[in-house]
Amino acid sequence: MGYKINWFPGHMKKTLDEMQKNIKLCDCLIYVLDARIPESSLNPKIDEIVSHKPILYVLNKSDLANPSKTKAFVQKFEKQGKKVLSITSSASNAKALISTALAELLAEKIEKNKQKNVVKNFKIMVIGVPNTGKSSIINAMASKAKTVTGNKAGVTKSTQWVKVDSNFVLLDTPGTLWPRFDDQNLALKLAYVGSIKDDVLDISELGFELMKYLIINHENLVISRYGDFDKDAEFIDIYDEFCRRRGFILRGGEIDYLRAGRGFLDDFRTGRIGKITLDEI
Ligand SMILES: Nc1nc2c(ncn2[C@@H]2O[C@H](COP(=O)(O)OP(=O)(O)OP(=O)(O)O)[C@@H](O)[C@H]2O)c(=O)[nH]1
Ligand SMILES: [Mg+2]
Repeated sequence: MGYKINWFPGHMKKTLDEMQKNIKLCDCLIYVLDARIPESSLNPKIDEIVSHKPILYVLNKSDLANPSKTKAFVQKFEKQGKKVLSITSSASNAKALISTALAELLAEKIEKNKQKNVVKNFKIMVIGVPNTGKSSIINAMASKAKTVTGNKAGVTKSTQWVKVDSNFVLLDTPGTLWPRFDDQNLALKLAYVGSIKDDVLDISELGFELMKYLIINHENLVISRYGDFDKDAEFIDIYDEFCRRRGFILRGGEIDYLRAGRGFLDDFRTGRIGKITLDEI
């Protein structure tokens, strides 16, 4: 990429401050990660705030990730002593899976309350980088649309408590990133999955970078979606050929790189190229 990716608007700083304030009220946290980037969607800023509370790590969007890699990441997290599960928030088992895991995570507190005859809602903060499905998970837990969700980064703009059932009150939080990406490769992965607002990205260039990555790492998936290509050709020539095949062409016959970028990114983000995990395991 010819420029540095960065996105840390004021509302994220504000959200991190609010998380710091609200953490004291919470019994535990649900840390929503994108299953395609389970490690790259861990926010170092969040870790500073939440390290002393019990955390349920949820690898969401597992329908878009490579299943065997998701399994391997779950095992890796478990080995690190983390409570973790993988889900697809829209699947019918999402609520049950999360509720069971939360009951296990909070077992001691639940037992103490029982002994003291206390009936109490557990307060849980739902955190993660933008667009991982935090609000969707809250809606799944509530079995109705109590929060606004959307297919782009930065949909939730402020924190909101949502009572999802008689056991849990969840705090929806806006997705947060961190002030500077030292590792631009990591920034690219966040951009590919849609955790960085498209408006701050050069979509033409991003689409090309994504396709270059896929040609190198997932040649077969690329071929089965876009057709075979000359392995000895330069990336830009392969890319141009794919653009032409897909009809990303302007009136004069030139390639429409903006539309191509959007198109290829959309193909990847919706899983049309395949179930691809970007983080290495
Ligand atoms: N394929 C797939 N899409 C999902 C899943 N969960 C959520 N989505 C979609 O991902 C997009 C983002 O979901 P949200 O719930 O708005 O994400 P969020 O983490 O609240 O995002 P911010 O509020 O911007 O931080 C929406 O278009 C959802 O429909 C999932 O498990 N699989
Ligand atoms: Mg949200």
